[in-house]
Amino acid sequence: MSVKPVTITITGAGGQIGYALLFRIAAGEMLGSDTRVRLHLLEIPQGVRAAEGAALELHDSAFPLLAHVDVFDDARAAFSGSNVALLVGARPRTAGMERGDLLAANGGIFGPQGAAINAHAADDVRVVVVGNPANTNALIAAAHAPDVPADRFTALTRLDHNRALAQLSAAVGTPVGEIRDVTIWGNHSATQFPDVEHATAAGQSVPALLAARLGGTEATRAWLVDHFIPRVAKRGAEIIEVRGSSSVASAASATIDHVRDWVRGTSSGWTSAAVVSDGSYGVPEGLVSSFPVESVDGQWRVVQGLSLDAFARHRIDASVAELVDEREAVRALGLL
Ligand code: NAX
Repeated sequence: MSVKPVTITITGAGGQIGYALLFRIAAGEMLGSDTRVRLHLLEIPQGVRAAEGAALELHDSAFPLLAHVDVFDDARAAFSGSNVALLVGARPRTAGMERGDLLAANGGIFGPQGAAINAHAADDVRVVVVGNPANTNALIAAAHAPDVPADRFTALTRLDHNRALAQLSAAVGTPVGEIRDVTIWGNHSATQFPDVEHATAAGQSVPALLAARLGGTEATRAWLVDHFIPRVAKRGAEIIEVRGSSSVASAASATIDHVRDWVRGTSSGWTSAAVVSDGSYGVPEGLVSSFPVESVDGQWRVVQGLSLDAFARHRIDASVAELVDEREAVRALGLL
């Protein structure tokens, strides 16, 4: 059992994903059953009561690993001593809001939060941005934290990754736990590229299995373009349509997967995370883009040397172009 609890800051803790996250973290599912946790819940004033209610329920759950829960409406206090920061709270897009308005509203959240992390978080802080537009929000937060190494800022594409695993599992008839080496490239948006080229199912090539099932490589490409890629990329909209509300438990689960693998390491192939690009695969340096990643010694490393055909290149370039546009837009707004 760890002596000193790990401090985890959760922003938007009074919201839906926050509610789905808190109890799993306190139960030890994120950092393990040997690690005590201290939770810092950050909300805006209107959300504080909901976070306080969640804190009461956390107490009532009597989690042995839960050392402490505090609720804050001040980012500096909430990030004080933070080892893991889950930036979930964001400004949603509302009717009539232009993209620039959305980026500006979120810049007003993620800039100050990045600065508070810079000034008050622990030296080993790890940040994952869930609130949308997640990649660019992470870019803004990182830009306001010049003393924190850029590789500590990430954005969540693990939900997209998990969605891709689930779709492939159903398509090739292999249990989801035996699907490996799928990649989400680019932005957590409809332009993302879920890539199965190097994926395996129980050790067999997924493209080969799909070709055998669908009747050849051309039929496979058509299935990928017409069904698989849009289904994964637009799954969030499908969930809203069916459930009447956006993805919550699956988003919380993916956040837990992301942090668990980051801290404890990946063991069976790679996963996907949006990390600050070092220029790998031609993605401009500094953009927060999703890549195939492995976690080694507590750090994400981009898997190198994967071959990309013209189709993959085109898809990655399109999503990266969107990230470049978002970066230009936030630069123009003075947010970087
Ligand atoms: P909710 O609206 O239920 O909760 C958001 C909470 O954030 C609210 O309680 C609000 O008061 C709080 N908040 C707003 N501004 C804040 C600030 N400056 N500091 C602290 N708290 C603040 O939304 P929820 O369903 O929990 O979704 C949260 C975010 O996750 C949204 O931006 C959503 O778009 C995003 N998602 C990202 C996903 C991903 O894969 N990256 C998938 C799921 C989800 O769509």
